[in-house]
Amino acid sequence: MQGWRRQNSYCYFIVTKPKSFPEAEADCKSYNSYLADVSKGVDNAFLVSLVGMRPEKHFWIGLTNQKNINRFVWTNKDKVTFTNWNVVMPGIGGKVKPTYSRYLHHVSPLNNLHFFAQGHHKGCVAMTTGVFAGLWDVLPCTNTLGYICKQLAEGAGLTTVPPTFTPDYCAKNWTPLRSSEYCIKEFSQTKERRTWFEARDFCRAIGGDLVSIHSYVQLQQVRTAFTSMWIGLSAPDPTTGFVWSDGSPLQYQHWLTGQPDNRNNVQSCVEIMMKWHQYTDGSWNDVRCEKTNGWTCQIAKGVTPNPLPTRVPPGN
Ligand SMILES: [Ca+2]
Repeated sequence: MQGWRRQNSYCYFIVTKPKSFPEAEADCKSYNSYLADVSKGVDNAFLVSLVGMRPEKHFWIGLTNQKNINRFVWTNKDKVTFTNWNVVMPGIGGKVKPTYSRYLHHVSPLNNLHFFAQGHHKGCVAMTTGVFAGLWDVLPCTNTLGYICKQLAEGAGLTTVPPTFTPDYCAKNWTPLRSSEYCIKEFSQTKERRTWFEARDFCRAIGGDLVSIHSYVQLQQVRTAFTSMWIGLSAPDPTTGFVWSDGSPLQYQHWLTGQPDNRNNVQSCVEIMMKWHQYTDGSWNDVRCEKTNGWTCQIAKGVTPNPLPTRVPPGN
């Protein structure tokens, strides 16, 4: 079809006439398509090749947390397998205090747009263009932007992936993490405390990583007797947003009210605050990575953990 650009089994169509997210969604439907989902990095790069040089600052893609603030879903119901959040996201916007300088260079070119005030908000996701092309921002769904429609290419069948065998086995003292391929174990019983990087390196040394959390059910399984504990979320790159250390997508979040705030511009690692803490029920807060906490590791089911490292490997 004219105007559609094909990549592998899918075709994409760029609409530059600005529409709100629900209007854009309806418009894509009228072309027998849907607002584009992005399932992996190469697809994100392809979209950048389509819109990255355009004068508009943003284009809607089909991701939103309108129904549940803590969970981003694709409008086509596909599973979230990839995310590429901008530094101010998810849920933080342009009206930040001047002290949050790591956000400001992203925010200043966007003065024509209504951005969310600081905090964790419901909204719809748009891809940036220009210098930071390809990063994802959460904007009010009523903003009017261009958008990207997507459909299965003519003659392309959906490839069925054969089911992979996942051994449902956890080593002794490890617990299966529900709806995941992982077993988890808390490592704070000894009252040992580590920085975020030391905790991550500990988990990697035994063959796993710091735990990543993708649902409230999983969050409820990650519990500790202590007030705060490291999870695998951090913002290691000052130009992009929070990422899980195991590389999994950030589509679920459970921030404490007003967080993440990157207070004093030094908070890049995320701790979980426990139930009987005065503030919260398993909510998340960004803090200094050099703080020391307990932590929880994950390891793939069927993998036998390496012997516990007695010292943190050098390098971080
Ligand atoms: Ca904070």
